[in-house]
Amino acid sequence: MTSTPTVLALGANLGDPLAALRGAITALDQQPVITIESVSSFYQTDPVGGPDQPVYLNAVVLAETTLTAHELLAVAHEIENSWQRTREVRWGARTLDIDIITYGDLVLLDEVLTLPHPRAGEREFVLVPWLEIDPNAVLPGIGPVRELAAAVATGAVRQVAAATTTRSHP
Ligand code: A4P
Ligand code: MG
Repeated sequence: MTSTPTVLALGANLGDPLAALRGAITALDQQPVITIESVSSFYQTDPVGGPDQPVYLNAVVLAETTLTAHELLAVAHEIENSWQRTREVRWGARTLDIDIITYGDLVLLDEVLTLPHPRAGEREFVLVPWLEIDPNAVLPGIGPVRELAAAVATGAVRQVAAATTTRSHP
């Protein structure tokens, strides 16, 4: 079956963000249809947009999947829901957010999914962890992550925990 490389961004700033990010990585890794290739360090990041809210913990995961992009989004939502994710305010605080940043080179815009993620190229909390684990990454249709990260560098993201080595299905 065809496998597609994908980049996922994890974020949390309510409850226990460290447990949520670790739990999300474990839950993704337990899916037989998802193979985690690498996990960035965890970063403490200043909130971008939305109401006044706590600092975030963010990380990026590189994976391969045999799921379609829409199936992958459904899995991401299931995992978010298992962390009691609620949606009251746009860009508000959350127990766990899993965004699909890229799915191969797919460019897509429909009522549930936009690929690449429309704001990834401006977000230091996505670009810096991504660059850490893939220095040659390119945001499809936008440009090299290295250049995008340099353009938005403000120091609003701080590495707080070294990368955990996550190995997929033995
Ligand atoms: N959706 C469309 N495309 C995608 C995609 N590529 N990946 C839809 C994931 N979801 C996608 O998402 C709203 C809807 O977007 C979903 O139903 C899905 O069908 P959501 O998870 O309910 O809400 P959200 O994450 O708040 O929406 P959005 O617009 O993706 O938010 P952003 O732009 O990701 O901003 N500051 C820091 N420091 N760290 C953060 O992680 N996150 C946000 C959220 C704001 N500020 C932040 C952080
Ligand atoms: Mg989201």
